[in-house]
Amino acid sequence: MSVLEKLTSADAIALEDQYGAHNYHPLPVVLNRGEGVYVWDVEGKKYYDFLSAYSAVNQGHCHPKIVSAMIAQAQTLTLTSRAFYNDKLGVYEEYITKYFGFDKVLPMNTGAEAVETALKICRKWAYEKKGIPENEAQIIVCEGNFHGRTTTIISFSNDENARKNFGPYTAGFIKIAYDDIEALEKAISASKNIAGFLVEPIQGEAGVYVPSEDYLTKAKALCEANNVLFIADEVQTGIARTGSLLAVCGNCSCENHCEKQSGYVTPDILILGKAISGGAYPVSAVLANDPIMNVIKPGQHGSTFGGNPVAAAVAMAALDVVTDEHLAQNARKLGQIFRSELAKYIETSNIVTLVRGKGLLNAIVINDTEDSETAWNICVKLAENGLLAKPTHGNIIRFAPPLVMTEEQLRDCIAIIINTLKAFEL
Ligand code: IF1
Repeated sequence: MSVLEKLTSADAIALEDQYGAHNYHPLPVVLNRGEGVYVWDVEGKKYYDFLSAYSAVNQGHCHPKIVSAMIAQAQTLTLTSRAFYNDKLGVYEEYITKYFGFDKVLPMNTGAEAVETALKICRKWAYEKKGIPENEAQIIVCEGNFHGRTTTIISFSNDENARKNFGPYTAGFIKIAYDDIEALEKAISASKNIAGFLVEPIQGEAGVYVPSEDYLTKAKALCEANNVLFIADEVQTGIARTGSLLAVCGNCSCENHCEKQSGYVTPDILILGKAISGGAYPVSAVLANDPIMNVIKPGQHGSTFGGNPVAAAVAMAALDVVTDEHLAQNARKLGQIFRSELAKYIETSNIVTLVRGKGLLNAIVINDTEDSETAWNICVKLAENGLLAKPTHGNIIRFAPPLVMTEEQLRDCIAIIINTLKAFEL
């Protein structure tokens, strides 16, 4: 079939099925256009997007400011590699470090690459600054983590599907329970060779688990007291998604994004991805201060595309949008409405047992077993009713719309969600 012919949904699905590796199980919806909080399928049906490409499209689909920045840069210079300087990278580096309050940034492309970068920086720091004997460094991670798909990262996953038969696994990781400060204390005091603690401020893939209020503050304090690097993976939670610029907020230009709330911490290493480009381009970043970042010297890490001029231009535009359109504040306000309206419904419902989340990163738990099809079937029905969401871990449905949503649109969506759920009441 010629790529110029107009495809039906069935055609597009058949092509992916025949020619693409089967590493995903998508909902049967074929999209070909997006604008703001909406996407359209090839038959012209319009949907609210309640996944936002796993929180990459926080600024909404095809945001004109981001698209213009991308087009302008694409017409001027796209890639130089880091063998030469370009006139966009330094400007972007100054912009993003000031935006988040760190001395330096190391630019990469995908979230997993940024996590790998953080792990390498942490290990090198441990040997050269902390004095851990060569090859002895340990990094603490949490059960239920999701940090990406590389061989090292899946080595410390406890999702069998993500991990099984991809061994042998990378050594040097200790897994502890999430949201368990005593487990962290125990792991840190059990060894002199702990280099870092890698954590998601809210566990996304695990089902949107928000830890206890003081968990991150206490974890950071423990790390600080023991010269252990606190590494925050904000690939999914970052960039206004949870109602503040970061889910752990530090010395960033916070007044532009959110009112100060208690319990914020500054990570030693901050990992960002997804929404720093508004979903327009693969852009990720690792931020740290000089005493940590300066352990990396020429030739020790890099990427052909990392820090390319298009990425730099797109990321600056995307971060401008977050500030200009007050996306953190909007996420916080709409998130409260979402959870309180869903909670009211749940009181009367036997199909949903709870709603949880922060800002516009939320999930509901369906009253059925983890291996049941109910959450999937609800998502199929939601799509029919004009709203796209995806189950995570069987009986949990994640709701993460673009942060540019209006209150009126959100209330329309809440009605779609509740009406759909009502059809599944037992
Ligand atoms: C997939 C979930 C989201 C991440 C955190 C690093 C990465 C991710 C905290 C890696 C990526 C993704 C990837 C996506 C599914 C997804 C996801 F369902 F697994 F939990 F976002 F909701 N750290 N998350 O969440 O970033 O290399 O993908 O750019 O299809 O695997 P990446």
